[in-house]
Amino acid sequence: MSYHKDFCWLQKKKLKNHPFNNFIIKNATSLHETLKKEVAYFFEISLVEESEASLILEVKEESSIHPEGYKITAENKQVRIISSSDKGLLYGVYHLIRLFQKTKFVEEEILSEPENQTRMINHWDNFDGSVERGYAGKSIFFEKNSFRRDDENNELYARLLASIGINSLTINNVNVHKEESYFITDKYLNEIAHLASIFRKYNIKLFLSINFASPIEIGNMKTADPLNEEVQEFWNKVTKDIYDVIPDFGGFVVKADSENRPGPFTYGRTHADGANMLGRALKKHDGIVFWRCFVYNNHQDWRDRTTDRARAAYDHFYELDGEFNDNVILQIKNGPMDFQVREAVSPLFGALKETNQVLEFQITQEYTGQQKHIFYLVPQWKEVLDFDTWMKGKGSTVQKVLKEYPAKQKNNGITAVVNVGRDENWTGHKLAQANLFGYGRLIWDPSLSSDSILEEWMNGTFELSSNGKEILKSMMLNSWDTYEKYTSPLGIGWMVEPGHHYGPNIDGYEYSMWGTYHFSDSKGLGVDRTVATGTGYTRQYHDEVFEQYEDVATCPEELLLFFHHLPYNYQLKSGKTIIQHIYDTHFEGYEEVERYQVKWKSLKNEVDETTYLNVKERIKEQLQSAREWRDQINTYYYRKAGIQDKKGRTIYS
Ligand code: BDP
Repeated sequence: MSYHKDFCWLQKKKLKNHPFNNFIIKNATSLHETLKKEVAYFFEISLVEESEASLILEVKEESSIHPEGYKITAENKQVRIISSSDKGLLYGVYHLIRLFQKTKFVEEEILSEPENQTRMINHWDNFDGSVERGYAGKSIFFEKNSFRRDDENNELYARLLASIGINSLTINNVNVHKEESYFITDKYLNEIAHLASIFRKYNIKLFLSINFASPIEIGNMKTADPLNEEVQEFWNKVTKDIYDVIPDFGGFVVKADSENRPGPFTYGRTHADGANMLGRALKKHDGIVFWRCFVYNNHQDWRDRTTDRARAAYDHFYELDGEFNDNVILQIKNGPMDFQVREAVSPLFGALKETNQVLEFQITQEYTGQQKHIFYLVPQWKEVLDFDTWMKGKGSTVQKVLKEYPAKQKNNGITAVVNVGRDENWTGHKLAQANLFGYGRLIWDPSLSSDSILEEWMNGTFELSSNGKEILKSMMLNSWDTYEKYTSPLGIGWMVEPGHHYGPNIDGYEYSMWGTYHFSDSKGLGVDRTVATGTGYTRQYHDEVFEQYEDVATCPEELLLFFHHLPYNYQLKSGKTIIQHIYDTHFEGYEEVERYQVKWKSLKNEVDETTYLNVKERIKEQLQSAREWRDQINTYYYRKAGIQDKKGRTIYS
């Protein structure tokens, strides 16, 4: 039944040299068994009664440590993990594992508390076993419209998630199809409860994605209007039934009025009406609603180029600020378009003052190489969290906004679409494990550097020499830059094959209804989003940011064509024209992937054979794909602009 033998970064063999010979747990309650199991398993020591045990795990309720935080101290050969609840002890144990994977001792007191309260994973798994935008095999939870019940594997997954601080989880796709609508009914609640019981052991709350039209789909009603009393009763009953079976159920995630999903617009209601209805039903049980802001018109006519998809989330939700109940949390994608290799940060961060919010990242590499290309995503996420919204003057970073606004929030945080499936190494590409690991570590502590997170991941996963580590780091730390170089230039995004989104198709979305255009013609390229001459999107930011983006001279160059439509001979700060920049970066990106091949080969004797071959094969595919990108983009722009490459390289015409 079990598919996964890969413990990812939780490699027990790396913990041989620890100084403990026994341990004691004091005052833990609900997680006592888990703590006992984890410490005994990883450190291979037993639980004792004596207080002079070498490792002490202790709940001190009166302590001021955050319930999920922990303090680790070392004194007289005793190491102590303290927290105000046993949740914190669990995270402290995983911290200790990371420490000893470095073969270090506890040198100084450590105090660690999570910056984000909600630290969530969203699965886009379908009940038939497929995974929307999944690149690591089929669903770990479902197969042929049934639950796989692979408890051993699910528990292994739960501890992987707990080890990086995740505390919330959805198991089903935000696009809820017919049969999945029944997850909230008697038909499947026992199965859901069973899964919840596994994840509960690791302090992970289970949530479900729901179908807004459930009253119609499964309740035989004629409407799903949120202001209709019978509809409200339907949801009250549904939530009561769920909580009868799963008393600590988390709540719902909702994709409404988006990409053909039903929603309140059908009934002329607002998203606040829709979300608050669910919020009220969940409130009595302490549940919450994550309401997604990925709302835009995907039937827009490409001939009407006055609308701008980038504006949509803000246009829909800004005016509703303050109207949402306190257990409704808006779930906002990091950018205004859709998880592109490069895009601006969503202007909703810093705009909403009185609304709870979580930020949504994508760990699964839909637009970033689909786990065939190496792409270490942590640097990109860091840039988003560090982005200055200027909400309250300089220094109002996205992370600060998430932490501080609105004042009474308790569930703000971060969520992400996960990259795991049934493949033996969980993520398809072994190196993509670093993205799952890095996501958890970063959202717990956004001050960690991309480099140090990578180092931690390598320490837990491989047995590399220091030279080997440097080589692997050099590949992964510049993987964003490399990928960006050979794909769409200077922030335009898209240019992928429609539908599956892998590989180049420059005009694939240019004459479609999805609002994803690049406007290339013989004179220039890029999307004019300025107030002066374009869609006016830039005005959704606070003044300082608006002014920076509005003026082509101050717009950051990596986003130049996201905000401006410019001629091919426009000169960049490097002194190069845009067209020459396109040619150069596309050759450079491809050459960098050629170097990956050489570098990876040099690690042959430092990693296990399965890993070696897995990554080798994927780099081969990456090289092939990078070549297609390079040649198609260069050819396309050579033909459009009719300008020669200054370096005289071969551009197919
Ligand atoms: C897009 C994906 C689509 C998802 C959608 C979403 O292409 O499969 O359903 O996002 O976030 O990126 O709902």
